[in-house]
Amino acid sequence: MARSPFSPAFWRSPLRGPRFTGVLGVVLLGGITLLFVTGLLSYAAYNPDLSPVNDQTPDKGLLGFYLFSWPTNPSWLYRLTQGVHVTLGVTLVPVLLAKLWSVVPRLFTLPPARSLAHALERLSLVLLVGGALFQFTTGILNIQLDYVFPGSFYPLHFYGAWVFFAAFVAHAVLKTPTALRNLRRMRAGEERERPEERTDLVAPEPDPPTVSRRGAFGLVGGASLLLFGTTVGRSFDGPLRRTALLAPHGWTDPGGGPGGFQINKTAAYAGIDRGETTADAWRLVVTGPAGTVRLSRARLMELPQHSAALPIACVEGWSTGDQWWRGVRLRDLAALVGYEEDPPDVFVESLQRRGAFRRAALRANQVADPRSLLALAVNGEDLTLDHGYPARTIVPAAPGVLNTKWVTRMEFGDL
Ligand SMILES: Nc1nc2c(c(=O)[nH]1)N[C@H]1C(S)=C(S)[C@@H](COP(=O)(O)O)O[C@H]1N2
Ligand SMILES: [Mo]
Repeated sequence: MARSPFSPAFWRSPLRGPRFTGVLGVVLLGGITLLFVTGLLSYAAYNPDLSPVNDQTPDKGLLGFYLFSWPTNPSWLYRLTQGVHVTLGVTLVPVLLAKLWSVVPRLFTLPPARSLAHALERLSLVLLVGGALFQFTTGILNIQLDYVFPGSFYPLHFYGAWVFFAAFVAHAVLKTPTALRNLRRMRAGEERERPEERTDLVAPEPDPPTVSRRGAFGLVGGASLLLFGTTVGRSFDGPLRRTALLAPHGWTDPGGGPGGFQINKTAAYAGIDRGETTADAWRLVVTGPAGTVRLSRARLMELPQHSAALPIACVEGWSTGDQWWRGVRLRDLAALVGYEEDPPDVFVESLQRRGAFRRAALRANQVADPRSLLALAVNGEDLTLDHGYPARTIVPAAPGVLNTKWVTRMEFGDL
C-alpha cells in the first residue's frame, strides 16, 4: 500500500522531535506575547473609543475593557511600540513557519479524536494555527499596503488577536513545562531523545539527516535575521532607511529639502485638488460652543506660532525622526471657540473626499498638550502639498493616522 500522510512512517525528517519543536515554541512564547501587548497598545493609541469616528469595530464591548487615554509622552512612544510590533512580527515569520512544519504530522493523526478532551485540544489547535496564520497574514498584507480582506483592518486584526491569543495561552499553559524540560536536557548535553520522549513527533523510520538540528536552527535564525535586517531600517532616517528593502513606502522617494521625509499618501493619490488649497479658496472652519470661526491661512499665521520637534509614526511600522513643525496650538484654536480652559476632544476633517483617513478624533489630553499643533510649516518652510498644505494636525506620540493632512474643519467638544 502506498504510504499516506496518515501513516506515521510517511514523515521521514530526523529533525522533528520534541526538542526542535520546544525551542521554537519558547521563542514564540516570548515573541508572540510581546506582539500581543504591543498590538493592544497600538489599538488603544488609535482612540477607538472615540467611536464611531476613528473605529467602526462593532461591539468591541468587553474586549475594549483596557482602553485608556494614550499619553503624549514620550513623543516617540508610538514610534517605539509600533516599530517593535511590526519588526518583531516580520522577524518571527520563519520561526512560526518552522514551528508549524515541525508539528505538521499531528494534523494527520488518526483517529481524529481519542476522547472528548483530545477533541477539545484539537479544536483549540485549529484556533491556534488558524489564528496565527490569520494574524500574520493580515498584518503583513497591511504593511505591504495590499489589503484584500473585506472590511477594515482594525476590527479584523483586533478580534483575530483575541481569538488567537486565547488559544495561544491555553496551548502555552499545556506545553510550556514539557518544552522547558526538553530545553534543559538539551543544554545538559543529552543528545539522544529518551524513550519516554518518543512522541508522535519523532519519525519512526527517519531518513538519514541532511542537516543537523543545530544547522536547522541556524537556517531559521538566519532567515529571521535577514528579515529583521531588511525591515528594521523603516524606523530610522538617513542611510539606514535604505536598508528597509521590505518597506513599500521606501520605494517612493520623498525628495530632498524641508519636506524630504516619508510621505504616506501623496496629494495626487488622495485626490486633493490644488485649486481648493489656494489662499482664496481654503478656509479652516472651527466650531465650538461659542460659535463658528472661519480662518484663512494668512489669519492663522497671525495667531501665536509655536514649534515642536515630533516624529510621524505609522501603524505600518515605519517612522521618521523628529521634524520641526510650526503652527498654531490646538488648544489655542479650542480657546477661539469657547474653551479658554480645559480643552475638550476634537473632531478633525480633511479636504479629502474619499479614503479611510480623511477624519480623525483627538482626545482632550492630546489637544491640551502644548506641542500639539495645527502645523502650517515644517523644517522652516511651508508644508508641501504632499505633507498636508495648507494645514495638518501633528500630535506627540500619536499614530500617524491621527495626524490629518489638508485639514479643513475642526469641531471641538466632548466626543
Ligand atoms: N487626509 C489624510 N490625512 C492623512 C492620511 C491620509 O491618507 N489622508 N494618512 C495618514 C497616515 S496613515 C499617516 S502615517 C500620516 C503620514 O503623514 P505624511 O504623509 O506627512 O508622512 O498622515 C496621516 N494623515
Ligand atoms: Mo499611517
